[in-house]
Amino acid sequence: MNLSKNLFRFALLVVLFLSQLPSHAEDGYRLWQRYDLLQNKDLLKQYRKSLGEVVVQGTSPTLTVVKDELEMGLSGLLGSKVTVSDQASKKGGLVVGTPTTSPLIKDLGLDQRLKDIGQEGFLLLSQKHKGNAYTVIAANSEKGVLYGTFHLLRLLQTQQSLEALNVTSSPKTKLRILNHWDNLDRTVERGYAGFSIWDWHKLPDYIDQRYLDYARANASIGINGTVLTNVNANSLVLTPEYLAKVKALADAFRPYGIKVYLTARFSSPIEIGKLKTADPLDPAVRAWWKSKVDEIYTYIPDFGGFTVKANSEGQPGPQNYKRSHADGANMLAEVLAPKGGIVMWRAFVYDNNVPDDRHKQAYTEFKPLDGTFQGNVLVQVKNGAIDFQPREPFHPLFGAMPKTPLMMEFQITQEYLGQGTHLAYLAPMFKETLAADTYAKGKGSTAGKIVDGSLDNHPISGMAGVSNIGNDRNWTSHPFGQANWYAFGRLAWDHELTSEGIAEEWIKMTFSNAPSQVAPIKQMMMGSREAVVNYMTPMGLHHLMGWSHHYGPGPWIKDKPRADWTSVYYHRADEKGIGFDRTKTGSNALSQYAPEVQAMWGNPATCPEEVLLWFHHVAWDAKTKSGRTLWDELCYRYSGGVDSVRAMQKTWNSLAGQVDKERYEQVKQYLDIQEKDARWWRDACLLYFQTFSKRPIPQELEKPQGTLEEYMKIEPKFAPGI
Ligand code: GCV
Repeated sequence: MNLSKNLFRFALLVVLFLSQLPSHAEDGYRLWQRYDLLQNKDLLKQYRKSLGEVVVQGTSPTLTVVKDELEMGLSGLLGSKVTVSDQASKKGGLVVGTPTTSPLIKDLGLDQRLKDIGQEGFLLLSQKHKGNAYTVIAANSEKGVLYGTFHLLRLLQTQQSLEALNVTSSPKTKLRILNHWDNLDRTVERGYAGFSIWDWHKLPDYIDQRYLDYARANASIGINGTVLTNVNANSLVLTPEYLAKVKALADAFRPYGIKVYLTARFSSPIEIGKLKTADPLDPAVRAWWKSKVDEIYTYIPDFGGFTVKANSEGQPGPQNYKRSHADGANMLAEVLAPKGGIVMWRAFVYDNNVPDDRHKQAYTEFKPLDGTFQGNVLVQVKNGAIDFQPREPFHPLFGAMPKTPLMMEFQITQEYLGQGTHLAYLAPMFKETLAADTYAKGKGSTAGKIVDGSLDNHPISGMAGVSNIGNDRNWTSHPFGQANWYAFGRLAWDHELTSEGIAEEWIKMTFSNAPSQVAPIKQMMMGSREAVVNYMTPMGLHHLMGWSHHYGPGPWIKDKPRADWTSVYYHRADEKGIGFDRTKTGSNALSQYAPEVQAMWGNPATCPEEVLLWFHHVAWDAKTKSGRTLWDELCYRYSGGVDSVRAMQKTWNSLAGQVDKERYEQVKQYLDIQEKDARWWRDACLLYFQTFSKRPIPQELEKPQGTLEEYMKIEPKFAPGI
């Protein structure tokens, strides 16, 4: 009798213990939306009290998403089943809605506060009403309610107090958009996390749960648009067969506040319209686009519009017909405008036949067009003038086109920062550009204020991030790649958030709230991008990567079809020194910046060393701020990059037993790859540049293991993302 009683007790204990464990391996699928039972007893008590009964009134698709998320999130975090009620609460608790859906919210006298937060903002408040205490998520729209819901869940996940809440939040930037460079055959250009998540073959009939989890994750960070297809576009996506598939995705995303956009191949009227030309001023071409756009809206009534890469890297465009970028963009904008659609026209253009510095070409092309674009066109500008390098000074177009809304284009996928295997937390890089002062209207004219439209009073504004998402189980290949997706969304919402703050949130939600994990992981993340800069392209060097795959080093790349696709074009190393002279004595790309910026960057003495070789050709023996010669300093920076990776390895190893086994092992092994690659970069670059500097690597630094010839022979086969 006693024995069976004890056995029963033991079995009960086992069941209880197991019920506390996640029911699945920590494979990273849940991203930052892990709703596991909170371990802090005091907070749990407070949360249960503040949330009490949970009420969401209304049955719309978005409010259903809100209810489902609250039930899932709160049940998991609080450890007991939470059921959302649709009956007005009379005894306090969590009330969620708009003044239209919730009589209580209507009654709270929030009119002015709601007026101030716009269509997507939300309020999260502790409020007394008729003697009862409420936690309130209030917004003008259901989308705002959705964002407020995710904010509340974030507060719980990061263990913030829910007492005396008084949060007002609205997005600084209106269009917060992921750009997928996904092809219809499911390959992803510069994608390193498997194949495309869009399973075009099974669409429109099969809606993968992954699409909904993608939408949940995006909504949780405020992303409100997705461009489904590669900017190197395929006109097939505009045919009825594919529009039916696009519609299925748009329908799936709509409840999450996410609009769908497509890339428009400029030559579509020829390819699928059977016209002889795609000239934007040709009436037949214009009529074709009009009827194509009308057709798209019959499938997707809230279609967002087009992203266009034109006359760039072989893509067709208006210049094929001697028309300008504005002619092309406006033709599309005109037919989209009545439907509420927009055009995001990319400024990533450079021409092989133009002998000028590639840095200058987008500005030269676009600046004269300022003021000639239709109101629903945004010009989408990469953060820097070349191409998503580990560090680039801000693009000179920021501040140069006040009459045109300029969108920021960041690259979340780490094409030039170690792709799917290197840990590089990109928030500091995004912030560097957003906080950069263009001096367009005097001090304080940051790129962030240009992009959010506030500097020049633009009614539309946007930020695009080239996605790092694929069908890998953990979405982004590197578990820390998720942090870059997260950081992009958070900064698109508010570019004034800090990199540290975003990292902290992400770590707490993705790993743990335990300070013994948060502090070391944050330290790793915060130094990681600079580590990559140092072992790849320190001091303003850029575009040194291997041919086509862009993964490893290739500073020796030359004699290719285009000079500006080679490395020697950019580093210009010779026996005197290294770096690209972009001052008056060189290409004078500096002249494209405001006088204050020119003054700072134009003088090697005041130019920050981080971008020194971007703007100056500097002698090998020139003294740097450390007191070392330039050559020695380069050796130190390259070696420092490797050391930083080793420090990250050490930190990560110290977390053994604290982080779950699956993710711990994956990150550990990836860090081993990163360390090996960092040495590869350091050794290959230093040995190559040494053929010009003819100086020894300082005695105290580690020596290259291979020879330059060996490094030059390395040719990764079938590297992903090409
Ligand atoms: C989509 C870089 C990449 C290309 C990419 C291009 C762009 O050149 O290597 O893969 O093409 O940028 O942004 O259009």
